[in-house]
Amino acid sequence: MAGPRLWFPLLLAAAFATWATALWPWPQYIQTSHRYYNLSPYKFQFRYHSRSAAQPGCSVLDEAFLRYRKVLFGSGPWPRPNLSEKQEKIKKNKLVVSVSTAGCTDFPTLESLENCLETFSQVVWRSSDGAFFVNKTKIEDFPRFPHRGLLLDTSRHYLPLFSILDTLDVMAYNKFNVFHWHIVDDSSFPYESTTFPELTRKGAYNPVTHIYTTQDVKEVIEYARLRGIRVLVEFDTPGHTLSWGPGIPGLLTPCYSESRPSGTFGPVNPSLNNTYEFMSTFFLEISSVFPDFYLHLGGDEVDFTCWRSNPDIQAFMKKKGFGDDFKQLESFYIQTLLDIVSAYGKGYVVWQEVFDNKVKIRPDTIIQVWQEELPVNYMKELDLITKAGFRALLSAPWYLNRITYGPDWKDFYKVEPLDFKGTPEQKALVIGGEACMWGEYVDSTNLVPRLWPRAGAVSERLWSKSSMTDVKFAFQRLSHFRCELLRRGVQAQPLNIGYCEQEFE
Ligand code: CP6
Repeated sequence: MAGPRLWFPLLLAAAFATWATALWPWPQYIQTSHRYYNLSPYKFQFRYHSRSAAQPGCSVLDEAFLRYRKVLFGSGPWPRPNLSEKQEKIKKNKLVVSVSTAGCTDFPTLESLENCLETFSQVVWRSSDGAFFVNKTKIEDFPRFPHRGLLLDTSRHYLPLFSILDTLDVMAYNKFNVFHWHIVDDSSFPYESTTFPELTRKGAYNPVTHIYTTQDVKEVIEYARLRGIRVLVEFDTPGHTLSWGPGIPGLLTPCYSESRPSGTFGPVNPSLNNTYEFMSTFFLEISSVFPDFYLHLGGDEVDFTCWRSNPDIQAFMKKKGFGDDFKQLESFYIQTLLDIVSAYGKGYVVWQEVFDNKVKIRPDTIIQVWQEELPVNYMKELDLITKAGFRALLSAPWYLNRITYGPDWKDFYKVEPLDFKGTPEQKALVIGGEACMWGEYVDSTNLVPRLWPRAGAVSERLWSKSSMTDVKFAFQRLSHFRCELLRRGVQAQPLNIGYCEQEFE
């Protein structure tokens, strides 16, 4: 199969754009002019170019055309421009789309190309009498980094399906292309497994209302696909697994206190064959439910206290010759898991500890950097990871769940992911990053304003040229973009004092 290239190099060589004030993220190349055209919502059409590799019937584009008609014009009736204006203005009532490779039914991949309809929607503007215009504009666009992710945590708080789908819409507006679904964790297990239904029966907050069924998961994946977004699911082990315990007795390590089980549990028990048998069966299901080549296998924050307290683990350590080095035990577990998952033909992403603890990993492993300072500063960590030849993702400076008084988006915006000492070959291994919304203090009531427009700072950093460092210019555009989000029905929070023209409509 000749690598299914989704979508097209952004080349809007035709006619558009305004003062481009709400353009977010900023394109690689843009040339605007004062000349502008009137668009009639009654007549406007998206069309396929006769020589386009995709033609009508291409689901990704057909559906994008429908969505963007709504985004652009909403629903009528619209004011008819007056006659004098009609005579004056040249009309442009078609956007002709041409793609070089089709990929209409494929899932997006790390190598997929991007869609230009969002950019088009951001350059159309409205006059005070409600008519639609677009300036003559040339835009060539493509992302700086291929992996531009957003992490949602659906374990600390359950997020209803609509929250996830709505987030995917706004991700597409921001040109994010990876939904990192941190689906389970210590607090709850909302993923309904067909092979192990006890996991949700005993581990979800509510096994009827607070779960994601196979159907829900399919819906998320398809909704994301149509928007050019990959779903990177994370099943974090061996730590962060308390919610797995009730559904799979014997999976977790019993912690001991004074030579007796204390009744509490620690990470997954790495000393038992049953553990690996379970993981094999479980990840076989996961590998088929989630179509993306990559799975996120976690591996972060493994607490050794419980392992240390358990006599069976101590005996296992002795047998394996690990001495008192629990990192070796952790490595043993992760390596076995990685072998299981690679045998299913999947690639994997892991948190940085897996690299820090010197686990033997496949050369195509992607390492996600989440710690700001320890064991080293995150820039140094990027240097170490890429020096070892691995690909890296940056998250450490981009915690949307952390809030402070003031314009903290500027701190997100100012980060330069390649600002570490290293060769060009090393820098080429940084494939992007992710904004993270950990869920301890977030549920569907406050998710949207906490995400938007702050996550936009990360999306532009990962999309636009590294020379985009003018925070004032960013502020202007992001403020406009936030107003545009309100117009599109997204409850995005304000960046500072001010107002939107279309507020509260
Ligand atoms: N949950 C899991 C978390 C965090 C991590 N893993 C985390 C904690 C604090 C910060 C950032 C992330 N809540 N499972 C670490 C990757 Cl500041």
